[in-house]
Amino acid sequence: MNVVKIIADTPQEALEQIHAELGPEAVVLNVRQVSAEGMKKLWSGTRVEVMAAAPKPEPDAKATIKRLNAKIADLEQQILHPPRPKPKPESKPALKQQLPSKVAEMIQAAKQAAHQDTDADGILAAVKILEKLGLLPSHARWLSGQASNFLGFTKPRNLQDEFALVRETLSDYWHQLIRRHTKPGNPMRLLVGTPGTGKTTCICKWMTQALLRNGQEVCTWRLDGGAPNTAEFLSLHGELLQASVERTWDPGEEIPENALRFIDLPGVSASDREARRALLEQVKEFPQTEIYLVLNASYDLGLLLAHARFFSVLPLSGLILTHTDEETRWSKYWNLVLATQLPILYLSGGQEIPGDFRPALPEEMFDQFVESGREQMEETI
Ligand SMILES: Nc1nc2c(ncn2[C@@H]2O[C@H](COP(=O)(O)OP(=O)(O)OP(=O)(O)O)[C@@H](O)[C@H]2O)c(=O)[nH]1
Ligand SMILES: [Mg+2]
Repeated sequence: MNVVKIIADTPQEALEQIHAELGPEAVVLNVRQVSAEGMKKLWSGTRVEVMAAAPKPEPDAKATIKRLNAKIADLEQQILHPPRPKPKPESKPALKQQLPSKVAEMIQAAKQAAHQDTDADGILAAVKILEKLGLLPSHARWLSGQASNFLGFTKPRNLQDEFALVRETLSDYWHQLIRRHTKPGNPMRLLVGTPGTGKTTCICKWMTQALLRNGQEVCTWRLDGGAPNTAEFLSLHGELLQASVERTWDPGEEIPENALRFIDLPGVSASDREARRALLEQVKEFPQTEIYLVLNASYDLGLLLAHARFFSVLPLSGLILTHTDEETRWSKYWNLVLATQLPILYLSGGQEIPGDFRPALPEEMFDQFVESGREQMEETI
């Protein structure tokens, strides 16, 4: 792909240069503000750096036919000389197959110690291990009870089965939370949280992915709240992506039916009850809205729970965790979900746009949790 980097004084200038170099079909891959260099610093503040790529060339007909012919030849070869069927892998119960191999190793190592604990207080051995990895004791008790009731609970034969059961119990609970809190259709997506947690960055990442990867239309409103919304970079980003970023909300405005809709508001400090009251009033203005609480995952669990409590007066649909590039304690993520009874919907790591922004999957997060605690476990056994 032909990628160019342009640094210009204004977004308009950057766009003009991109079009001149790559043509009007060029796509913007990344945009960020940079400070001016050398003497320019004296009279110019920030500049804008844009990475853009030329669109993929239309496939040339001759090359396509050549590729097709090669494919047909390949198929003929496969039909004339079919590959021997591979021996079927040993069939295992579905739950077991989902466990990563390293988890199985860890379980094996932990088996002895954990089983001694099981009889003492009736908590499943697998859950005892999770507790050692950082799951809060109250959550461990709850989880052990839930897992014991899950699907009528046929007693697991071994620790590995038990882990698979706990994994499925947690994933099932997570999906229940999603069903309970999220709205069908195409709601407005409103991000709230304390100042600086990365709300606007998440919107920029999400917008960019939707537009560039999925070709989906995006409409964003950068609105003032109790304080002005100074996130100029959101408007700049919209301009570069040629996506609408409005500064005012007009309830009568027609929004394209399939467009992804975001509302960006300034952060509200978790000690400012007046600002929270104003926020509560403001969100009533918007039709069919999902409200996500954006939390900086590198904060201590206690602080995150305090923030979640503060914003719980809003009808929250879920959590978005940012700064995952700075936090690897996966027990914290699970403690958050179990304490707030809100699903984590997205994980965002780093300042780069589009960078790392992805849906949070409970199965993956369970495996990461166990995996990340493996060394810790080996020390404690
Ligand atoms: N390391 C790291 N930095 C991030 C991440 N997300 C955002 N940031 C940085 O954190 C700072 C604040 O990000 P914003 O997106 O403006 O935060 P915000 O929540 O919209 O802030 P307010 O609107 O003022 O409440 C910026 O410098 C971002 O580049 C992240 O996941 N990791
Ligand atoms: Mg912001």
